[in-house]
Amino acid sequence: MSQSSRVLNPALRSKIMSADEAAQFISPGANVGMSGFTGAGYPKLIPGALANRMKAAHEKGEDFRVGLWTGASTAPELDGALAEADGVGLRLPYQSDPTCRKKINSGLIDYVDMHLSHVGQYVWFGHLGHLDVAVVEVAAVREDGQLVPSFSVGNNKTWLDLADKIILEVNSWADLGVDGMHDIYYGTLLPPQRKPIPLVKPGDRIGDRYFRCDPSKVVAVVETNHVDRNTPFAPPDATSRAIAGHILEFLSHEVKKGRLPESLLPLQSGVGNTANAVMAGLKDGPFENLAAYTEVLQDGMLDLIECGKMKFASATAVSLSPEAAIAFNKKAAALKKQVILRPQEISNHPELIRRLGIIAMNGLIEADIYGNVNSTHIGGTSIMNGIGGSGDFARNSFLSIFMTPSTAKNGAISAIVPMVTHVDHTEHDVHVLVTEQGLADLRGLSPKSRAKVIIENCAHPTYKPALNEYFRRALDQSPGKHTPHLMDEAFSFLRTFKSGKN
Ligand code: 0RQ
Repeated sequence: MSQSSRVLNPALRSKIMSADEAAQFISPGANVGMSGFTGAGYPKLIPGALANRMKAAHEKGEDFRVGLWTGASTAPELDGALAEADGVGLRLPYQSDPTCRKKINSGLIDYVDMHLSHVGQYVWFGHLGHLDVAVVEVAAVREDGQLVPSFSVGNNKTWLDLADKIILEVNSWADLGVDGMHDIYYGTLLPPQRKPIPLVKPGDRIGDRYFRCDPSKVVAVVETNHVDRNTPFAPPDATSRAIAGHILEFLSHEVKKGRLPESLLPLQSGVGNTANAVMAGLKDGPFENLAAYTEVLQDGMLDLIECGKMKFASATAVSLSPEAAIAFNKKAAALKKQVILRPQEISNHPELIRRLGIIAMNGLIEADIYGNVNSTHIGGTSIMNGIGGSGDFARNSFLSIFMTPSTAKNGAISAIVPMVTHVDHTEHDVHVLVTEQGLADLRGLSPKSRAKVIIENCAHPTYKPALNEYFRRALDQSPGKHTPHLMDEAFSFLRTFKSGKN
């Protein structure tokens, strides 16, 4: 099949042009909504062409920066290229790119770190300003002008609905077997007209197969044939295997107690190697007929589907290693019977997460002895990635699990601290805390009981004595005995145990 046959609508076919020509439609100061979610479905050519324009403008002494909005993190060709060109004035809602991160932490890029389920609503109500241009990757343009999504949905529906101008990248790398994997909800999501979302099982289809698109807004169509970037996963190591082991044992215990069904409840799994290792652990575990209602579908989850342990997965994007992404693309036609990709306002919707009773498993940077979690900041001031969807799931899940190695930077930093330097998930949203040392079930415990079990079960032996001593003296000397703290010392703990390498 030739590339141009992917653009079947005659009006849109007449708009086919090069990426350099298409990038001319983006002006300095514009807010640009780009597709892309964890390395899948991002535009491959236009960001680079735009970065070149930006660099040329900067050489002439002109300011050329845009507001860059996406679904979540993207890839070096998008976040990396635009950050490197000093072309991003404001970034939202999530990123994980090293160059972008560096510029945010140097004060060169403003960053609005948001719950991913909130973005659509913010844009509809204009809280983020006006959306000027949408740049969206799709797998094909149908004869009727509707668009076949590629491997992430993210905020694309919102961008297409609200942007003044639309630029499409039609990526012929995406196997057309992906047609039918998507479920794009067009029901009313905004108050005061908001209605219940009619989804009661992860596999329910409640929307359209394609994006609707007003052809009069499309100013350019660019054809590409580029593989999604995606990131390799480290094979599970002893630490991540131990974390996975504790979680599996805990879930088995919950099944025995009759608090979870034998097929568990729909799973959400966050980003990163540890989350992937837990999925790998489930492959050898006792649970069958699993389902996922999550944001990203990782290698581990794909393995669960392929080995028959997982019956169904709903997500907004795939987030696969390069090899798994190629395999997923080839098998898209078969996999769509078991995989649905939805807009992120549906994959992360609090109403649905609460209704389905999700088991959420997310990573963290540090947790304190009372169970507050920092997922985003190093040393309280530098951003790592962002909250992403972890808050959407942690607040609303049936069971909210946070997991981490007990130390970072080769043991130089304790992940368990007296008081977190930044709070993303409060003590009320953290039901279970897990490290390779063990698991703390915090449900129903008062702050002081939580502190005991977190230090005992989760802290690394090197840091346990200091944490116990802190807690003992806090119990003794704190003016408030509900959540005892020595306010002056809570942060000096960090200084004492930090190598300063980060
Ligand atoms: O840095 O690679 O330079 O050494 O942080 O840490 O242990 O590899 O863990 O990859 O699972 O990421 C919270 C960042 C964990 C991630 C976070 C350093 C550590 C390393 C990564 P190096 P690990 P992971 C839905 C869910 C928020 C978004 C989310 C995240 C790097 O899970 O971004 O949950 N979560 N979304 O060395 C200094 C500490 C540290 C530390 C770790 N205490 N101090 N550095 N690091 N702890 C999906 C989406 O939303 C898309």
